Amino acid sequence: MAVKLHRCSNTWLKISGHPCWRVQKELDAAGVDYEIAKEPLMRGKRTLTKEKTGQDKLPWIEFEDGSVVREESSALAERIKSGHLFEGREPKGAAGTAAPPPPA
Ligand SMILES: N[C@@H](CCC(=O)N[C@@H](CS)C(=O)NCC(=O)O)C(=O)O
Repeated sequence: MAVKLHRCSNTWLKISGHPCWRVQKELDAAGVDYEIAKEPLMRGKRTLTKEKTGQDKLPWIEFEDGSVVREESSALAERIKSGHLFEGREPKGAAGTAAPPPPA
């Protein structure tokens, strides 16, 4: 299942303290199929990020069904590393609300 990594445009910056690279590196290590969507560097121009995640920080991940996950990059990296990337996603366009319960 492919995901979309919404990250900053500084794709050349591959140092350990860089939030976007921290997450991208774990996607690589886990062999997750992903594509990159470069978001504006200026927070004021991150309209898609705000719409989808309810905040303006990068990176965040979008799944094929349109749902998203945004956590601190260290937590997101750990989520990927521990194999839990596809759990606990937000329903599309409703960041911050709980996913509906599964059918009985
Ligand atoms: N503490 C946040 C920091 C996120 C962060 O600073 N991301 C960078 C992109 S790699 C960013 O948005 N920089 C521009 C800004 O903060 O205005 C995290 O680890 O997720």
